[in-house]
Amino acid sequence: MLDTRTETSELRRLDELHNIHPFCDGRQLYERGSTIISRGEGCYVWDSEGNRILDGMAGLWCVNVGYGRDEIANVASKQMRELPFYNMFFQSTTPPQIALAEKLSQITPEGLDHFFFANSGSEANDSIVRMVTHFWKLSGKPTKRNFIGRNLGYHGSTLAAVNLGGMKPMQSMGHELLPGFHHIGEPHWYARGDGLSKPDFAKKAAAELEDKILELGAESVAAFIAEPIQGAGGVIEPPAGYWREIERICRKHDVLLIVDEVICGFGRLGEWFGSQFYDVTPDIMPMAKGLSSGYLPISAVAFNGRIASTLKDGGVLSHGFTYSGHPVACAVASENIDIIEREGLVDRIRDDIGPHFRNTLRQVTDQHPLVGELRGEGLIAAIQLMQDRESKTFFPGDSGVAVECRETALSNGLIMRAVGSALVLCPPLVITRGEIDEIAEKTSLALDATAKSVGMI
Ligand code: PXG
Repeated sequence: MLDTRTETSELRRLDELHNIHPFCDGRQLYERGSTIISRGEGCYVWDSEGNRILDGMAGLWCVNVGYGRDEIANVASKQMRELPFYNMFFQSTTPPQIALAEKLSQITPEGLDHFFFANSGSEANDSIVRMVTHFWKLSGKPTKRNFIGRNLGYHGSTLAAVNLGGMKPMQSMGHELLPGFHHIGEPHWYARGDGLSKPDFAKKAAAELEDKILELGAESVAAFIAEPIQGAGGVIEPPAGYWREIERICRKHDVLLIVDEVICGFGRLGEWFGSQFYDVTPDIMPMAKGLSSGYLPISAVAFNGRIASTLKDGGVLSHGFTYSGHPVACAVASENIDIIEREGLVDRIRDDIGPHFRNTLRQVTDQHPLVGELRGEGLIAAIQLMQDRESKTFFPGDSGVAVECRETALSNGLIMRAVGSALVLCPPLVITRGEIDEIAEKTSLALDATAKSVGMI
């Protein structure tokens, strides 16, 4: 049995011996040695060597209420003693599961009051593919089987989720891509605007959806899926007007609108959900991550009444997971939502912390020779590094510049995420103004060091 006193080198040796890491180049990892995180409190984590690190990524876009919440640990412990597991299959369920569904119905957008439970964002989206095609079949439109997603969209790592998403490396792992999955461009004005004004680009980017629907034939299109702001794709926020147009196009062609709230949900943008931030009404809303702040794995899919009643009246739903609606995970998620409510975290992001985060980062990045664009809303941001910001020249894909900057930040005690040649931040919602200033200071140091290393200053 290992404990926290076990030497880091021994942990690394065993890690190398036994682990296959997700999204990781194994050789690079073992040259560098894995970062072993052993404790967390508030917005900080400690590595196995005792270094205190400000977690600018909230774990992996998920620890919204911060680390070390006794309230959540106590709820989990109580529920484990009372009933550690019972299932939702056939005709049973548990009180914490029902309580969570009821709680979610209070905070999700109007009309999204029916929930299916799973254990991860990927499972939620995989479930959506199966449940949506089932819905159309039950509705007498079995030809509606095509799904449309976006380039650089991220919807998870299971086979269907990889097909919904638009991440090329994930789609190049040797297996066939599934038939019936299509993609349109991402609404990234800075990278794809091509001289258009933001409103004109918003229309053009949304029109790609209508073109794709018409190309496939509306009678064959089941649904369109998109994140309010594309997270893993590099925090791509759509220009104003985009979402309104997308919603109009989906309604016009009776294409279901799936808004993937796995990252934007639970307060990240200063509203409970990204859909509310963009004033769009989804038909289906997958959520995970911030649903439990990562304390236990759980995801849910919200459906509107039209879909839910068809599914409920449609005979046996032959789909589900052993741990769908796991009682301990549900109890933890309810407590997590209670904390967000009790501490007013959503309003805090909208009125105070979100604006402070953006203004502070703006001061650090505005004039920086390495930075071309600062993106984001609420408590999510990306800093786009550019080879030449004047001529708008991006770094080549394999430049490694963002990874270098991220590593410098880490050695100064800040966790950021590198996506392509951008740096991403997504800290816990409980972050203080002082901690945001610390992020800015450490980001500034890392940007300067990287600019020096590439010979820019
Ligand atoms: N939808 C969205 C919008 C996500 O960001 C998923 C679905 C899948 O969730 P699970 O729980 O199956 O991982 C995600 C997950 C990254 C990174 O590289 C992003 C995610 C997961 C892992 C890494 O930034 N997002």
